[in-house]
Amino acid sequence: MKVKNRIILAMDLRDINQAKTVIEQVSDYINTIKIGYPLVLSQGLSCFSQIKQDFSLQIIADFKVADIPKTNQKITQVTLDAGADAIIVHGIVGDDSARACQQVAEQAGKEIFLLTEMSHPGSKLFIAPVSDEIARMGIELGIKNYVAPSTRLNRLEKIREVVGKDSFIISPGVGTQGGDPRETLKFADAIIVGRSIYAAPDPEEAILEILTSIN
Ligand code: OMP
Repeated sequence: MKVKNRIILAMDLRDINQAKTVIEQVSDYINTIKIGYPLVLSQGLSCFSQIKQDFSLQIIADFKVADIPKTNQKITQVTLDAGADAIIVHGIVGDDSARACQQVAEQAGKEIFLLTEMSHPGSKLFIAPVSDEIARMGIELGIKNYVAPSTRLNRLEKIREVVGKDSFIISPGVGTQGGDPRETLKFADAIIVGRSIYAAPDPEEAILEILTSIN
């Protein structure tokens, strides 16, 4: 997946019209947005096609899929059929579950992102201690795309080491959660930014500020 300007907008507003207003303000600078439960549970899966109708954007569905293989397969199929270009899948549930999503995506000519470690403090309790192994599992499965945290750069650096330079890492936690855009991009291929853009008084100014800081 090619991400323009190395920025992915996390669109976690719950109202489709408000979401479109923000996207309109930043659409010159991005080609990829990440949409998850807040918008989809409020507006339905049709929000993917509604957004695609108005904007030329790639959509990553952030459903952090974490079920048994058969259910993962169905979730991925429905999500990609609804128009998402990629889906985020939890690695912690194991190789068969991740593989189920990967197979559906491959058949659809689409992609999955494997979530290795998360950006919030609670991630240190259970996921962080095994995230290198999750990343290694991803490589063994032949997965190309990963999610890893910007809030703990040492961990992001380690996960980059494990998945190698040819893998594609996107990194959330930038801005509101404390991650620094420039430092994060030393190890990640793109940053995921939500509230620092969509909740800013002027989203365009906010994205321009980030762009200046990383270029
Ligand atoms: P902001 O903190 O508002 O920039 O949003 C970050 C976005 O990234 C939200 O949509 C989170 O759900 C998501 N995210 C994390 O914050 N941390 C993670 O470890 C993983 C994700 C994700 O998978 O996108």
